[in-house]
Amino acid sequence: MKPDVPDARPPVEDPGDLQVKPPKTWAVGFPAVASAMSQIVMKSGLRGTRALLDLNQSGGFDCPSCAWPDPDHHRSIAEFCENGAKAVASEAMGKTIGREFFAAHSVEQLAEQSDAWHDLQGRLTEPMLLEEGVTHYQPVGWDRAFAILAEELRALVSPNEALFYTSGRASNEAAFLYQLFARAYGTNNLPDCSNMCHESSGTALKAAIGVGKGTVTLEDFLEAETILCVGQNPGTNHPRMLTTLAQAVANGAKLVAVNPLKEAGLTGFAHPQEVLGLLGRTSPLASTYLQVRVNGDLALFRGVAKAILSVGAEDVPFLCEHVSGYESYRSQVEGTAWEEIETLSGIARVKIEELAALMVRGERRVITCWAMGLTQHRNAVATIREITNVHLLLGAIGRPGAGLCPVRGHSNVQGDRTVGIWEKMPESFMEALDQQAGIVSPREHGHDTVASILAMHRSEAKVFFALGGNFAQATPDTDFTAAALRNCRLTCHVSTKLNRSHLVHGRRALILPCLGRTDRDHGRFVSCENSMGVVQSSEGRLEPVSTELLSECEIVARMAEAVAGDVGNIRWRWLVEDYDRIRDWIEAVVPGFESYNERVRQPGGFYLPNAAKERRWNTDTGKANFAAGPLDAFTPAPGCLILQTIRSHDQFNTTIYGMNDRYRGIGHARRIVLVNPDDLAERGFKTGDLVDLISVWEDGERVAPRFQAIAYDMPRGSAAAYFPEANALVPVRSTAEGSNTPTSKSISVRITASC
Ligand SMILES: Nc1nc2c(c(=O)[nH]1)N[C@H]1C(S)=C(S)[C@@H](COP(=O)(O)OP(=O)(O)OC[C@H]3O[C@@H](n4cnc5c(=O)[nH]c(N)nc54)[C@H](O)[C@@H]3O)O[C@H]1N2
Ligand SMILES: Nc1nc2c(c(=O)[nH]1)N[C@H]1C(S)=C(S)[C@@H](COP(=O)(O)OP(=O)(O)OC[C@H]3O[C@@H](n4cnc5c(=O)[nH]c(N)nc54)[C@H](O)[C@@H]3O)O[C@H]1N2
Ligand SMILES: [Mo]
Repeated sequence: MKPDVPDARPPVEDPGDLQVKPPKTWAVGFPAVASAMSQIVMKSGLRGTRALLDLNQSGGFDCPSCAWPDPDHHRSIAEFCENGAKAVASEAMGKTIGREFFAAHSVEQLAEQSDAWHDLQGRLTEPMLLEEGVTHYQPVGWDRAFAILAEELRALVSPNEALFYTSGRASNEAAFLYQLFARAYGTNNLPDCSNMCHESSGTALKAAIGVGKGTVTLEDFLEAETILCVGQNPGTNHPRMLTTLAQAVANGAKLVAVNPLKEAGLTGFAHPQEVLGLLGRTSPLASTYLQVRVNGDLALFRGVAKAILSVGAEDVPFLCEHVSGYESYRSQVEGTAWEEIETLSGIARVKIEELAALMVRGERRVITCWAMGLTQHRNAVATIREITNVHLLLGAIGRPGAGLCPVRGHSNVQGDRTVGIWEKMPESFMEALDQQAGIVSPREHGHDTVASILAMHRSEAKVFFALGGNFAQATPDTDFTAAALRNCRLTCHVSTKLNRSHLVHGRRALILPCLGRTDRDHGRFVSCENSMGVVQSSEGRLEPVSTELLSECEIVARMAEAVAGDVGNIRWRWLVEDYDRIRDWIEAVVPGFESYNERVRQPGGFYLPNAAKERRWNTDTGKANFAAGPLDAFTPAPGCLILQTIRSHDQFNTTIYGMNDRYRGIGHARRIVLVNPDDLAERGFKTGDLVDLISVWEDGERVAPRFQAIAYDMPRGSAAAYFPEANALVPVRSTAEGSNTPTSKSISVRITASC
């Protein structure tokens, strides 16, 4: 019997024939190529194959799957990875859904289907409206859709009752126009996926080194002596990064993995573009693997700092010239006991000292990379500050082969922020924007993602507009967020594919279908910024599946025209006719985009300036800042485990491509929970048992039923389940200090037998 779960959550499917094999010890190779090709053939056939040839090539389109950079030179003919291919296969589908599909399926029926089923239905083709009280979406036509938006947005008492969410796939051009519209309309309510993603990195790095971005390029990896990969699973989420890591290791670098789970992509790699790799020859990657306790990284890096200081290996000239706050940091470190460090990190002192020894050897060319394993904890900002502290101690920043590398997720999430998608852009940006646009932007900070959910819940925000993404599933506390969205007068999504956010709707709802990365846009191209600050053009070449599709830029401009009209110097239609004009405006407003139109046409694009990379510190002190604070680590409620929510190998965020997690050895199931074997046995369960997960927080308990337990190698006291199935367990008010990012990697859960 299928238990009912509240209807905003992915439905609970019958437990299938769960397969559990030993996790893999190496990634990519032939199985990855085979999996990529089968997805392409199955989902998008010739269209997908054609698109793959353009993927990440100069003059082609930017891979929609992640933000790892392409080599500046020497791109191979197939500069893609398995999961990039899956993303392309999903977008390039020739299958479509239009009015007949929506006439045949009510919203309620669609909600009963799985996320994987939604993705398989095909591309959206025409604007659809769900009127109040009706059961089915109906075709609406673009003019009427924009008129509805104008009617609803103009009816608000204040522009701050509207929310304009962005997912990180939007191009620089679309994102710039979008924030310009929001500000011309009168609000800074620009929540984005970054609020749930690398916000903690931006917050920490801005305060520490004056720029909220990483400081390394691909070239630095080739010169590095030591590379740390902390809290990330590149084999699945950034597979092209493995090529870079393998090159670095071949050049003599030592790779250190810090992760509670032994992720295959970090232990070994078989190159997919080399014959020997295809035949199964693997290169070992991490020479040291530290299975840190979940949320034990702050303690671990404090230990590294202590070990560096105890042997007097700090970079004194660098510290004298470039930093502020060293003395108080030093005394904080010296006052931290090894015992506390070992308990909280779960790593023995001797191992920490070995890690420090690796980092101080040679010329201390150290790079530290990280992703969601660090950013989604309550003390995420403090943890990233601690990593920065260690780099400052070593002077390992702003010189070749050394620096900090937050590895971004969505392919243009970094660019969106650069061009103004933020609820609290600095005054310098606002002034430049006002000057160029001839408007007066509001200065009151807007809502981020969590604040947006709370505002909708309190009925203080009434129109929710999303440029991409799947807000209802990506956000924490699924039932609470659904209630918030249902409080709205209008919810509107600009999307390529059907997703659950279309089904968790306000009084009225609109779906506005747009062109994707792979689609031809009347000969126009857009641009994106990757994880290392390179801005590149992206141009799709596939014939769009419907003549009704508009580009994201056009949708934003036409909405803006209908809602706000031409104001100040803004002529929406004129701006959007030729994207060069939008780029000219970006150049006028955002520093670093000089000769944007010329340089973006160069093969490989151009680097944005990065002051920290040149050891110029745009901070409050004019120096790089140490941060000193006490140690802590998340302690679950009594009897509970720390649950982290992660991605399987067969998904892109909320888009589910398949039911397997090949590298972790898990097949045919998504509703699973990995648990430390002793913790599982202690609770009287074994692999395959059906359990309910109950999260425990100060405001009460949340239940997610019917997960199959799997005993898995991870530190005592920890568990892991997939996002978005486990999002219902994440309390909306449980967020990181300083960045307000939901704590999706540390949730207290109890496990009970499923009845
Ligand atoms: N194919 C594919 N590619 C993607 C995505 C996708 O869904 N699919 N998503 C994209 C996006 S938006 C993002 S942000 C990135 C996400 O990329 P990742 O950050 O790699 O994604 P997660 O699956 O959340 O993996 C988190 C990793 O951190 C580890 N971890 C958890 N808690 C801790 C901790 O306390 N300490 C340490 N040291 N490690 C910890 C987990 O074991 C896991 O290996 O990937 C991007 N690329
Ligand atoms: N529990 C838990 N929750 C998490 C995370 C976690 O690790 N654990 N990770 C968080 C992270 S890192 C992120 S970045 C967020 C992601 O949050 P989002 O960015 O909101 O979610 P996605 O699943 O990436 O969005 C997928 C949808 O985007 C639409 N789409 C795809 N391509 C395009 C396009 O080119 N244009 C437009 N307009 N739409 C498009 C499709 O309709 C698709 O259904 O989720 C966060 N939520
Ligand atoms: Mo992300």
